[in-house]
Amino acid sequence: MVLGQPSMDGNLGVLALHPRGSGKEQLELLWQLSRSSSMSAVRYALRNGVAVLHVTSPPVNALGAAVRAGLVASMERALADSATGLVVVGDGLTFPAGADITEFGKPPMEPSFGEVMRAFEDADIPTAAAIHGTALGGGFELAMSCHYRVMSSCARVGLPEVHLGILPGAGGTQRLPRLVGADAAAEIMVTGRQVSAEEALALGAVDAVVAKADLEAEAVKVVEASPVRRTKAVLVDGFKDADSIAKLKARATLDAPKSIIQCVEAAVCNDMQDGLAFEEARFRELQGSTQANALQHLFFAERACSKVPGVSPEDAVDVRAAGVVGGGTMGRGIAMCFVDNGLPVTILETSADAAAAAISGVEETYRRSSAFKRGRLTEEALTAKLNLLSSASDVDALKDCDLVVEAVFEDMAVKRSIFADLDRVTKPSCVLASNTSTLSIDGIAGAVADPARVVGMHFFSPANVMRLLENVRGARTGPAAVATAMAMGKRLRKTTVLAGDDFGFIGNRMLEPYGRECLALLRHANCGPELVDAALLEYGMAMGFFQMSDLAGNDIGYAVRTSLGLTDAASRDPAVEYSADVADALARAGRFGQKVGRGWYAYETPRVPSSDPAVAELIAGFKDASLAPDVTRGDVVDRALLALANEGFRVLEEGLALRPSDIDVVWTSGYGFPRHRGGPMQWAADDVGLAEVKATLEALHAARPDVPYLKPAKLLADMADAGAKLGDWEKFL
Ligand code: 3H9
Repeated sequence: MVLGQPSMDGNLGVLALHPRGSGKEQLELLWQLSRSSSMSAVRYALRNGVAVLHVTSPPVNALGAAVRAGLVASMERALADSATGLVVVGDGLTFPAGADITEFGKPPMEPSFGEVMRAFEDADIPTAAAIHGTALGGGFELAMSCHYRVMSSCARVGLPEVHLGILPGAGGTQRLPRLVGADAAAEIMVTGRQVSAEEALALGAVDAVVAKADLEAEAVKVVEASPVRRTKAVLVDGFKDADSIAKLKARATLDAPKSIIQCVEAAVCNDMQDGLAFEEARFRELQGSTQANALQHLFFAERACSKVPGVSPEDAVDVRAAGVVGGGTMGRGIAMCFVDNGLPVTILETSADAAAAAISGVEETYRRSSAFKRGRLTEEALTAKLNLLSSASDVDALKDCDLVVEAVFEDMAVKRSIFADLDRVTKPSCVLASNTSTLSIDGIAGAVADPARVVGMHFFSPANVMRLLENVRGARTGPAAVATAMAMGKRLRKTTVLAGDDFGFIGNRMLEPYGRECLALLRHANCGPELVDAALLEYGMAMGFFQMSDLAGNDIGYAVRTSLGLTDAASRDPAVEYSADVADALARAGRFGQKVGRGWYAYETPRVPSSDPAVAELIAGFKDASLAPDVTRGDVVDRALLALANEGFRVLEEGLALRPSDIDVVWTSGYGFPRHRGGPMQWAADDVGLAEVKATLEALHAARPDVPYLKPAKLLADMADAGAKLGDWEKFL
């Protein structure tokens, strides 16, 4: 017989059936409900006296209310059937990958996680989890509540709740220390990392590792041959490695990891019941907190960003061979992305020597990598990668490519001539992409007979390391080119966002007012790059603005400003404030940044910034005595980051981003915006509040009416006035 819950309206059934606790009548009702249901979240079968439960809740068998109800009811059914043991398995790709995150923030639905875990741990028959895929969060907690765990050799387990700003709240903080010891448990939960089958076995988190094909049968054998064994009965020793725990505590700066360590300490000192109560109290504090909201917002944002309304993934070209035009730093990094994911790639350069240099440059980068030095990248694997790489100096070599990414310097004429050549030699189905970060995709596409196959693929430097890929759709880019660029992002394991075709796309467009405001702050008597950067670092940015400029190269921004006619005072609009004059002076002084050992900071030790009196002297010439002499760190955050968020609303108004959460993804994955703040849009809307954002910007703009980027964007102002939520933004366009 099949037992379980109808997955959709079954939620209502579960609420009705589990008002408080469960009784025989409720169980009977549940069985009837499941019998009449065409969809079941947990399938029950009795095989030779052993109850086998299959969790069936695609895509990842998350433990939503229907699954939890199905598990509890199936356990009761197994006991009623006098089963001799019980095995729980995940259908499809994985064992349950955790709680259903879409239920977070909704009224709690019964049965609770505690009830499910108790049912499995307290059962008087042996229970086993048969783990394949990824048993994460509540899924791994369910496995730990079982008496035994059998794992397929390629499966992974983990408690990644920390990445969602919460902690394992279904007993994980109490059961994992009992299985693997306090030290390993704290490390696994604070990092949220996934643990391989081999390591899980060595740590004692699982009892056996078997081939996937034998998983269910082996788990059945275990419950047939073993007695009841409860994790809660194990006593936890204290931490053993004081140094490691001190390091772990030092890196636990956010609320969730701090609470996780406290919970492990509670597991050491308390019996299971008290430990669970402690865990529940900490869980309640975290869930719904600003940090948890921000991180959970990003979880969904990072999955939504790859979806483009009106474009089907099926439109994507099947890319079997790729080309990269240009073997400089970007071209090499992009080629490495391809070979790292098993795709053959040809690098095109202007001469055979330059082409050979690109290939040896790639090889050198691999050999210098920590993966190679530590043996994670073996000589054999490196050879396999290099075998996927070829070079050429004749564009005809790209004729069989399905995708070509151009990565030469930012010059429209040069790019157009390359695209005209590509148009001549490549197949009509080949997608032609430009890695430009500033030039118009439409402008480049004008050089190609069919502009529909031209798209932007803006990789961030170093391309093989940075997670973000900002694809750009020009006015004439076709669905196949968009779908191919988005699919390639997924294949390259990048976080991929689609932007519209305007100067700077999403990320660099927003960088502009953010940077301008950081520069404007330098006019105040007490403010130098150190104060601005310290404030931004304290806020959580991975790097201060001035540190970032030194890394990127101060000559680059100067060249862009020159191309826009801004570095010449005579050609600037006198009615608009220009705060980059100090940056222009810095660049003219040859202080290009880290690459020359001096920029906004001095770099006596490579990559380590130190204050430089020469910079203070240079800035002194740009101070404005009419301004307040002392800005605070709070002022820096308000001014720089509200200018940033305000520009985000303009980006939305102009249709350059598909959704606010895409902007947050761009800034958290490409520009070091702190994940626990969710991105500039989430921070502005959820943390600060749109009304306050608008009021602060209005005050800043009133004081400096010649700064257009401080004027609240219309979309922001309208939403703030209406008291709207960020998710309602489309109604205000
Ligand atoms: C928890 O367990 C709390 C407990 O301690 C209990 C406390 C009381 N819920 O990532 P993908 C969706 S917290 C709902 O692209 P992949 C996802 O949105 C949870 N939905 O696939 C996407 O939907 P769509 C702890 C979920 O193969 C689709 O599944 N667990 C959940 O690259 C495919 O996802 C975690 O944090 C979920 N839990 O990776 C694990 N998970 O197609 C989170 C996924 O509509 N999940 N979805 O966009 C993951 O890490 C990855 O999804 C996984 C698969 C590795 C499982």
